[in-house]
Amino acid sequence: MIRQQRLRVELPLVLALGSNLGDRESTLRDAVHAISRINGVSVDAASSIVQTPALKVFGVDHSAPAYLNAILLARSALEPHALLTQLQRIETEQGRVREERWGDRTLDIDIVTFAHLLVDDELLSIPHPRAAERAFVLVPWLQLDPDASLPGVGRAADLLAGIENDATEFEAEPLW
Ligand code: PH2
Ligand code: MG
Ligand code: MG
Repeated sequence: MIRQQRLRVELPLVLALGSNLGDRESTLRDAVHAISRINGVSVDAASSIVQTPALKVFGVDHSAPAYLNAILLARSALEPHALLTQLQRIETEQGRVREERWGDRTLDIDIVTFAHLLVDDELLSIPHPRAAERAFVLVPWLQLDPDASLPGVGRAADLLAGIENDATEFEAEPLW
């Protein structure tokens, strides 16, 4: 079966960017630029950059390099899997290697929400299954959209109130 890759409309989506290796700020900057150049994707807004300690599978790891994280609001005429392919290409171009789960990485780009679509297969889960527990997603997202919500999960502001907020502002020029 040939998967239809193009939607007839653009749908709004939320992307989460993270980096904890190399020149983190310029990696995020290059990533935003590369995302804006994907054919069928438009970037509308970028949050500020927040810094957070690395979350590992066993918990927060203060001995690992800290992350810079940011959120992008965008629109896509690509269907979710076609978009994922493009995002993974950009991760690879920024030197991402996939070894350990939640290991240190130059660049991670995750789809947090994609309109109200629900996707759950072996390649992709939307909304992002762990966004609700992550201050490094919720804090910058709420900056851009105080009414943000995860479809089927809840309002970002309510979710953030229930977790520890370890995100601090990182001084930088706007990403977008
Ligand atoms: N991403 C992970 C695992 N741990 N920790 C922080 N602080 N920021 C991230 O973006 C992050 C993480 C897996 O994608
Ligand atoms: Mg991730
Ligand atoms: Mg990822």
